[in-house]
Amino acid sequence: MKNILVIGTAGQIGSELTMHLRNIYGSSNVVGGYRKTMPAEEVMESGPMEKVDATEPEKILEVVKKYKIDTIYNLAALLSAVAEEKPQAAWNVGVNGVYGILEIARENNCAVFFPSSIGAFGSSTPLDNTPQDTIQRPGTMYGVTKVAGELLSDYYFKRFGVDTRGLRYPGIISNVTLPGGGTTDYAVEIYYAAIKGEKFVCPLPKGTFLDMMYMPDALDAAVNVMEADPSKLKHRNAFNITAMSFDPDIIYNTIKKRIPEFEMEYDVDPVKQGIAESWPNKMDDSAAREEWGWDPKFDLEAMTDDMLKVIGEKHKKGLI
Ligand code: AKB
Repeated sequence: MKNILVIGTAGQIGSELTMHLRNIYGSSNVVGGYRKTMPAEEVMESGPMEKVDATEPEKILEVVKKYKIDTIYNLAALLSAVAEEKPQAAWNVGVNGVYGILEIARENNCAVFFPSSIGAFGSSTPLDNTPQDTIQRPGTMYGVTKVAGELLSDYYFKRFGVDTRGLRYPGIISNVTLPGGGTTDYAVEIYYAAIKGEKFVCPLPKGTFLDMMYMPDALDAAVNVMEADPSKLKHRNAFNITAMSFDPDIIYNTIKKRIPEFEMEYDVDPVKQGIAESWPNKMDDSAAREEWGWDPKFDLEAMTDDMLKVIGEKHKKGLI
């Protein structure tokens, strides 16, 4: 039986991953770690919760020992756009934090999940069909921390045998906890605007293609890579995974087919535009498919149907 600690339980992925892991492994076996933001009531009340900060290893160690933790999902990070505003804090969480957690894992025999990102690539990377193993020279602090996290994870496996595994997530689209400070956030916000009957102001220009994924596939991927047969893993860390690639115009028209009165205009944010243009248009995720059976279930049409249904119900109940 696994004893899991999720660091970053209040975040977009952490809030849903904590519940998903509790459903699979049992509520009492999954500790939710949060810092300042309080996680939702269902997360707070469905299993053990502890205050942990990714940059404070003493507290993490205390929790690891208290609950006999054997697996850590480290989701703490400042997303790409906010990391450009606070590069020092982004480094502290994304590199010093990752190093501290890997050291705790080494000393306490824990497996570690590390979420990398399309942000680990840069403009000198081939942006179409981006290979699994290729040039990584990101131009953002977020990207620098993600490459460092990938390399540290590889190092701790090779040098110390720590069972590190990870994924390069694309933009994640979800309807429970809003993302904050990311470049791909627009692809979540557009659904909320459509349901609320608001005109959407898009911060990325038409023609900016980025990889994306619906949350249920992102959750399955995290569990499946951690459960994968290690003898089949050639990479272990930083698997490219994607489910769809679109630009703002394509997602807008997919929603407009269902809500004809929905309107969008562009007001491009140059920082987000610069970041997005340095990221892949579409990654090659064949290594993940071959090594541990990655196979996403949601495409843009299926995701749009589900997003509009779930957010529409929340709106009717006055929850958003
Ligand atoms: C961001 O936009 O910063 C993140 C990511 C793609 O890693 N959603």
